[in-house]
Amino acid sequence: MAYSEKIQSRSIDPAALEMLARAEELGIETAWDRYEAMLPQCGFGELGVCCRNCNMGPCRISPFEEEGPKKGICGATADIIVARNLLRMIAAGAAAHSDHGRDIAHTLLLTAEGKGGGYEIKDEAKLKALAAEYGIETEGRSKEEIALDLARAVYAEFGKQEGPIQFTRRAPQKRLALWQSLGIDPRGIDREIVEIMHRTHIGVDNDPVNLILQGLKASIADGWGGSMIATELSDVLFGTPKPIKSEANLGVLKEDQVNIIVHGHEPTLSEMIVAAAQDPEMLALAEKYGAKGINVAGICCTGNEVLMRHGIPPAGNFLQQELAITTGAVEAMVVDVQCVFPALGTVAGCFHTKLISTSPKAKFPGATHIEFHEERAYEIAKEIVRTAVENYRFRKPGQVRIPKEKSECMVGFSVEAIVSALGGTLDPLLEAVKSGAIKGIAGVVGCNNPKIQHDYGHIHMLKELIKQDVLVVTTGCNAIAAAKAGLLLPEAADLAGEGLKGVCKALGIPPVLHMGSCVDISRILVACAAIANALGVDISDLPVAGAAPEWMSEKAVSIGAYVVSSGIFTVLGTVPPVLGGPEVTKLLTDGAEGVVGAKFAVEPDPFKAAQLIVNHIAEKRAALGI
Ligand code: BF8
Ligand code: SF4
Repeated sequence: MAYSEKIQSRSIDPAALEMLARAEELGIETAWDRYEAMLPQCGFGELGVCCRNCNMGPCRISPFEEEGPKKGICGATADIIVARNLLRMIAAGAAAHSDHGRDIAHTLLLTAEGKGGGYEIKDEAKLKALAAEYGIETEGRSKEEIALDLARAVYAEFGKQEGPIQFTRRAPQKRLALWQSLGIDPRGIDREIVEIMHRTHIGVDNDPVNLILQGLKASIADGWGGSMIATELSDVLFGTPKPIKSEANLGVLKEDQVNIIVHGHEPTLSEMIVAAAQDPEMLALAEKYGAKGINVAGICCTGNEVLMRHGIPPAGNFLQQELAITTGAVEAMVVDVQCVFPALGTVAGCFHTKLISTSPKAKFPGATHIEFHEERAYEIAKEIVRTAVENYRFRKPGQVRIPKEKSECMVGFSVEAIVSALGGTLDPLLEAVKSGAIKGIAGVVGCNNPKIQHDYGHIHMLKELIKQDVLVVTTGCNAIAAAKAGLLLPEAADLAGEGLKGVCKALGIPPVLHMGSCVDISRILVACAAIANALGVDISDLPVAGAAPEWMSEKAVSIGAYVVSSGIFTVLGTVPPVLGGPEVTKLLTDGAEGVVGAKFAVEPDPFKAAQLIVNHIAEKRAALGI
């Protein structure tokens, strides 16, 4: 199908293009339209040089040589303002991930107390392994007793006033020593985030370097704290992912079934929706209304959570949330927290679709609020599913357009699953890296952003990396892009270089390994620590790199900060709002190397960005003598 140039320029995904054309036909506004209406975007904002931290302002620093103010009213320079703004982005991102982790800890606590409305402990082995890390007795105790102590211990990590948090001890010794020498081995997660808010208040920390160090510290509390807690405790409650097959893209929606989309981040809700959609009572109700079944699909990271544990198909990534509703085939879009457009209610209003908000923390215009509480989880999930099923009769068949596109995918490569695919140890992977069959490993992650053609940055970077024998691990919206493009299949190894292809074929694994949602980037950290320990080096010595080709969220800023703090070179595909601060920019893209052993690069072209990664990997290999 030929689309207008405007539509073509928005996405490389045929299903997205079909729905973008449909949205235009129906006069439905999407994020792309709003982006175009926003142009040109504020130059001060792009450079990061506007400050609203006090009411003497707002202040903005002129980027031009001669004209305009060079200091805020308090005297803050561009670098001070840029650093403070960046820190506040890190604080928000770390808070989002960590609050998600806290909610999972809360659910584990309720489950251990017998108050979890339908949850159970699915991975007892992981529960015991985590208990051992925390020094909790496991001998002769029930899993609930152990879980109670573990949940309390983990809960305490958030407000811990002094001393380090437990999971940071998983970092290699050299990394830990470096963090300690820099004063960035974080204390309690909440404490580090609060300290950012304090230090960025007017008249507190006005040294860009000192500020950035606190940003790194809080980000480590996210990656090796809040996010890692979310991942580990989700595995305990819902099971550690194992390879499983599914399908991805808008074509997973079904014309003759009730379609429920779960969108957002926390698996506590989506797990229960998946269970309630299989309840015989709900299935009978669906039949009564003439539907052939109940089809649950995902968007964004909660989609990744149920994809890797249950094979629930993702309908799309971040920029497809409005497009999914535009199919006219969605009975309910059920949302919790993070990355949910406030525009969804308007799109849903054009169809019969019910937008259902569930978190007391997140209400949306045009949404029906059915508040989710873990104590009555299954009951509430059934109520939500019932609402969707009862809405099926209001679907207007003439309005339904479901694109055909969907691709098969193989997902669920937790560290445990990777080790098991390797035959029980990391050795075969290390051997493949040493022999050069695999040149290195790249974590390619993150969002969509209308500043970049939808999925263009993701897919081209992935293809380019595997072609050059770089094994890729992926999470978040990149993972969904990869799934849609067929890159998460063992057969995709045919697109890889000879070395990587051979390894993938021998092991029956895809060249791009799906490791989960964005909090699951913590799995990548754990894998890097294990590889570094096996080689007796620091993470910064490894032939590894990170990339976020289409990032947009504050969570991504925190992720970038903790990945670099962990010693991993990271390439960003969209420009962070720091260029107005020359000192800060130089620190992040150059000086950081001498401090934490890694730095950022910014490269919007995915081919050039992949080359930066390949070059970096070659340098690290040379330094290791392999
Ligand atoms: O946490 S990749 S758009 S969905 S922020 Fe959001 Fe970005 Fe997607 Fe998941 Ni991550
Ligand atoms: Fe302006 Fe300083 Fe107030 Fe920021 S903190 S708004 S730079 S006076």
